[in-house]
Amino acid sequence: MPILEILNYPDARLRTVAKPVTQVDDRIRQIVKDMAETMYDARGIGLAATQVNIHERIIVVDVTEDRNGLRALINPEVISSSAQTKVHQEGCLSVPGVYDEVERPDLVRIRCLDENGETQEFEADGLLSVCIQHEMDHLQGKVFVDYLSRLRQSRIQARLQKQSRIQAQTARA
Ligand code: GNR
Ligand code: NI
Repeated sequence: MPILEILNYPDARLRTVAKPVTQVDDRIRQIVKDMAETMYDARGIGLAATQVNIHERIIVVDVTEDRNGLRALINPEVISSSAQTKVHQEGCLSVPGVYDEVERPDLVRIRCLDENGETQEFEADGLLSVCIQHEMDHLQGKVFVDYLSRLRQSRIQARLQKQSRIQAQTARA
């Protein structure tokens, strides 16, 4: 099964707002499989469809050490979140090498469909809460660096644009 290409910030396609999935069928299950494979290959704890240029509301997460806790969230919604917030160091497969602190609600209650089209509702805390909120931002065209200062954002953009120029050059040589 193919490993999908992950878009890199500041690619404009990361700004696309994903559409809801209307039916959880074999096509969606195949996307989930390919996204899971891509996430594990990249050693991420989550992946949003937006990052692989698929603009439908699908995310995969696995925050377990053993990499055996795969979860697919289709059409995820936050139905409540705690007033209590927490600051966590975040990274993103679309922003390689950049880590910074983001403040988000500590707990979130999520409703979504699973890969069988069944409705699931659960409370997330800790790393799972951070990860799901980070992935849901991607589905809205938002990247974690949007929360950082303008100066930090422009430095990150400059660094990643330089990196991709070097990569393109190396590929041609
Ligand atoms: O692999 C990832 N690690 C991570 C660490 C802290 C907060 C969020 C994340 S998500 C990230 C994978 C990713 O980019 N998902 O969109
Ligand atoms: Ni990300």
